[in-house]
Amino acid sequence: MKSSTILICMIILLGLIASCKTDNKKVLYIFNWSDYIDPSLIEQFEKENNCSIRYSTFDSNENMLTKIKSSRESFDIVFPSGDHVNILIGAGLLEPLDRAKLTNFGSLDPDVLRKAESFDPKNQYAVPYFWGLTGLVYNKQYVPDKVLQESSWSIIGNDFFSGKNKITMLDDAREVVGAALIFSGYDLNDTTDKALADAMEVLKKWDKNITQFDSDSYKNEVPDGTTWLAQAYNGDALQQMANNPNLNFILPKEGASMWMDSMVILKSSKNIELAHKFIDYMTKPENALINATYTQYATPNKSAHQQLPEEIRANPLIYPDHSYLEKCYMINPLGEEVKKIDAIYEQIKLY
Ligand code: N2P
Repeated sequence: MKSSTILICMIILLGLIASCKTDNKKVLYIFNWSDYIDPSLIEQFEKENNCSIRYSTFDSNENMLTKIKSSRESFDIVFPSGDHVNILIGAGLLEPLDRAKLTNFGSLDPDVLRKAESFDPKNQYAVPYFWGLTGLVYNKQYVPDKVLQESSWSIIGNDFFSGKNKITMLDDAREVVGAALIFSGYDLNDTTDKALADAMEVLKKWDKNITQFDSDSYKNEVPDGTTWLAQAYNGDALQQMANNPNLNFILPKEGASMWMDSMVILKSSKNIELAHKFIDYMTKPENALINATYTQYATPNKSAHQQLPEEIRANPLIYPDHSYLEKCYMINPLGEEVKKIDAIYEQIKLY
């Protein structure tokens, strides 16, 4: 055999060995919200555990749920909001956590864990990941101070915007109807007829100025001026503000929705051991610190919180003071009652 042929054969053989090695690596399937993790943490975990992570994202709890229920693709770890953790528990889709494998569980804030019990009794299935608030992000180049002075959810219905098609709201029934409920002086979990009728009236007025219900597009469109004002998750808005001095975010004076997202393991996971490792890794104070600094969302990790850079720990848009938090409402599981909120949202989208 010619030496060049031997060389080619050896190269092919080495390639085959290398690809077999990759194939033998464990693969962890993760399904998270977009812009919700420092990517360096994923890489680091893959290196430390000689595994590979297939990471996919969603932009709403509803889309996440549909994908989990309908798709053949199965995920190991998912990051639902509290009300949806409760739905997943009810549907029997979650694996109970093995606390012995979560060596960093003790670094979580006991107050946050107590709150998480409202959707996950005894903290059996979910490890809190981040919590946050929903407000309004806007581009100062286009929205005059006079309009912003209101510092209220009513800005969405301000006549300044009429005919301009420059406002978006999140594609999220609980957030959209919730904002109208809070503006009307109700708890966002209120599903009484009077509360929902009042919220509907408000939404009809706002709807004239709303171009679309979308949870991702505002991140590019408020900076580039396609959208001037958008209902937004605080961390996503702050990530954009870091790159663009024309952007600002307000928490409306009436109060805001509050949510907590968690890491859960699906019962169908084929990698329960590695999934626990990942959750534990994300809960390790030094990693939670890196993640909270990157995403600008509020961390439930007490140790990480204590070590945050001052400009983040003292930022009232991430950690508002007690008096503002008193005006905020956690998005709670509502069972069958949620259908009433979904119906209003669907009606408004068609209005
Ligand atoms: C992150 C979205 C935050 C999730 N991009 C809101 N529950």
